[in-house]
Amino acid sequence: MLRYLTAGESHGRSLTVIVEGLPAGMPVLVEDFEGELARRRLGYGRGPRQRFEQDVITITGGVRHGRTLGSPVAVEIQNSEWFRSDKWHEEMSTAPGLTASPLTQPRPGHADLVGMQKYGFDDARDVLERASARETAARVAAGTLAKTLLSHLGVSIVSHVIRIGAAESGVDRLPVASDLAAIDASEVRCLDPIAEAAMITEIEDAAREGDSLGGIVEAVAHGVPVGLGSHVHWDRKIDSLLAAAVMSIQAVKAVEIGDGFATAALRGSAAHDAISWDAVASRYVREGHRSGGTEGGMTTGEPLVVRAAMKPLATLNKPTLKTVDVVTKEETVSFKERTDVTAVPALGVVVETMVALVLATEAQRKFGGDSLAEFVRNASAFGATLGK
Ligand code: EPS
Repeated sequence: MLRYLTAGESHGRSLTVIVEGLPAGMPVLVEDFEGELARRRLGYGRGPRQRFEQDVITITGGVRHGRTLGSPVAVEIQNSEWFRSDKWHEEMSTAPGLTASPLTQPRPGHADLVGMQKYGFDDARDVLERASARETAARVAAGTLAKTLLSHLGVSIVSHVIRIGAAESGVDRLPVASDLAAIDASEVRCLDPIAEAAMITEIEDAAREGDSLGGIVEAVAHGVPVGLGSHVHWDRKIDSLLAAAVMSIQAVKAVEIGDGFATAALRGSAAHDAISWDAVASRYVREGHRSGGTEGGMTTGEPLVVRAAMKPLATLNKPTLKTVDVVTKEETVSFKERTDVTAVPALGVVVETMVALVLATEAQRKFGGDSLAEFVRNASAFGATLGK
C-alpha cells in the first residue's frame, strides 16, 4: 500500500514528507521534485513570499544512485522564509517560551478560531502555521513520486484553470499532456487567452481593494488503467477516494467528477456515455466524458475528469471581515497577515498531485509488485486480458 505523511509548519524550518510503498528500482531525480515545486509556485496573484521561496529539496531516505530502494522515501523542503529572518527563528522556536505577539483576532473562514477552541490555544498562530497551504509543497513532493510511478503505466495528468472570480474559460475540450507547456506558460494557467486576460483583470481589481478571489480548476488524467477502485465497498470507490483527497486541499469547498452537477438536470437517456467496441484498438470505448472516467466506483480507462472549487482565501490584505478578539471579546476585524490575492493557478498543480496519489495508491493495490519491473509486468498482463 502506498501511504504518505507530511510534517512541518509554514514558517518553521522545513516541511518533510515520507512516502512508503513505492516499488524498488524507480528512477528518482531531485530535478523531478524541483520542476513540480516550481510549477506549484506559478500564478498571477500570489503574494510576495513566492518570490523568495526556493523550495530547496533534500532526499533524506529511500533513494540510492537515483533509484528507489523499496524503503520509505523521505524528502525535506526548506522554508526559505525561516532562513531569511530572525523573526521566524523566534516565532517558530521549538524551545520553551511564549510569543511576544499572540494573534487573538481569528479570521472568519480560516481554521483559527475553531482550532484554538479545539486544541486549547491562546494564539491563532498555533493553528494557522499548520493549516496554511504552504503544506501543499510537501504534498507536491509526494505527488512527484506518484506521477513518476504512474508514468511507467503511460498515465499523464494535466490541469488548467477554468474560473477565477467571475472570469470563466471558454475552452470546451479536455486538455491533454501536450497542452501543459502552454498552460504553465499562462500566468493564470488558463488555456483560453481571452479568459486569461479577464482573470488577470479580476485579480488586479481584487488586489487594489485588498480583497481575495476563489475559482475552479479541472484536472484530467489520461491513460488510466481500467479497474482502479472497486464497486464492493464505499471506501474503495475511486470517486469517493478522489473526492476525499481533493476536498482535503486547503480552501477547497467542492469537488466534481465528470459532469457531476450538470447531469443531475438531464434525463437518463441523455446522461450516460454509450459503450462501443473499437475493433482496431481491440478495446471498449465510451462515447463522451460525462461520467468523468468512472463507473460504479471504478476507472473505465477513459480520461478521468476531476474539478475542484476553491473559496476566496480567508486572509485579506485589507482586513474587513468582522470578528471578535478572543481576549477582550470585543468586536474587531481579523488580523492582517501577508497573503495571496488568489492561489487558484497553484491549486491545479495540487489537484494533479492528489489525483496522482490516489491513482498511484490504487494502481499499487491492484498490480502490486516489489520492483518497478514487476509492477509494470503485472499491469501489462492485466491490460492484455481486456481486449479478449
Ligand atoms: C499562505 C499564505 C502565504 C502564502 C503561503 C500560504 O504565506 P505568507 O503569509 O508566509 O506570505 O505565500 O503559501 C506558501 C508559502 C506556499 O509555498 O504555497 C496561507 O495562509 O495559507
